[in-house]
Amino acid sequence: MNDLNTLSRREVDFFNCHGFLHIPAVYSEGEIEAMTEELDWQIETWANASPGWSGGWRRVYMSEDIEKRSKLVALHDLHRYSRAWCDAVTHPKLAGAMADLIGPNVELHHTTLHAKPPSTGHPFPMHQDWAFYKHRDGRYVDCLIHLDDTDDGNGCIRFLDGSHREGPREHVVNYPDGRPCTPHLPTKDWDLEHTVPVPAKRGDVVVFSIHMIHGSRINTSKDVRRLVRVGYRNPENEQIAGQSHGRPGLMVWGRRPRCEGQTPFATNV
Ligand SMILES: O=C(O)CCC(=O)C(=O)O
Repeated sequence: MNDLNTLSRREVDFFNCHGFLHIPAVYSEGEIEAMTEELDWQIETWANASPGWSGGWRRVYMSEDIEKRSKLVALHDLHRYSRAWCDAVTHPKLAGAMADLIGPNVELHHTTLHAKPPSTGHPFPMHQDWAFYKHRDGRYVDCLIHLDDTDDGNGCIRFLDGSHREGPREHVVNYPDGRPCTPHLPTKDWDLEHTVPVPAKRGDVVVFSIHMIHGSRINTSKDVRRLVRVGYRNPENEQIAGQSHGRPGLMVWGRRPRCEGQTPFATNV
């Protein structure tokens, strides 16, 4: 008997063993076309280009000159700006896959755009997403929706195979002088060279555990590299701190079980 919705047993086993999974062609050409059109509108209208993540890691990953010019274009919660993105994050093929990995119930946690501009677009140091939105257990999956084909040349995602199994790690969150910086793993202990690249096609989704150690290289190509990360959790996996803490999300699969003592949502949340 197959009790799975979207994935095969082999895919679920691969995810549990390696901590990531490449799911090809989640979106049809028509769907990805509509998502791209809306994304480009959001980039023009709402998104912010900034120097990106801070920290001492920048001078390990980038020369002085590139470090000054490197930018990241980001926007949170795309599903609040365009209907096409609301459809994308509630897509039954993706939501069913999440239920197969962390279900039976699945709650949307957040959506984040990462567009790496051509030639100097922002690399990512080794880190776990857990450091950005801490949850009590591992029933949380991040999905990278690909709007462009990726490879190492434009900064595809890279994973430290199986690293999710050891759970959360302590991250660097300050410069040596005590000023805060973006969480990342110490560059002397964690090297992007040891990771596996996972190139993907437009319309594919690459998913990974909240405890997976990962990063990506600079975009050296002449085109922008657009990825949208979508976080999903089992609603019984309580968030402890970080991005969107305390904010209830949409249920994209199943229902929200009631824990003892839990009150219904207030009208001012
Ligand atoms: O966009 C990328 O290349 C990396 C994204 C990433 O590390 C993340 O979303 O946690």
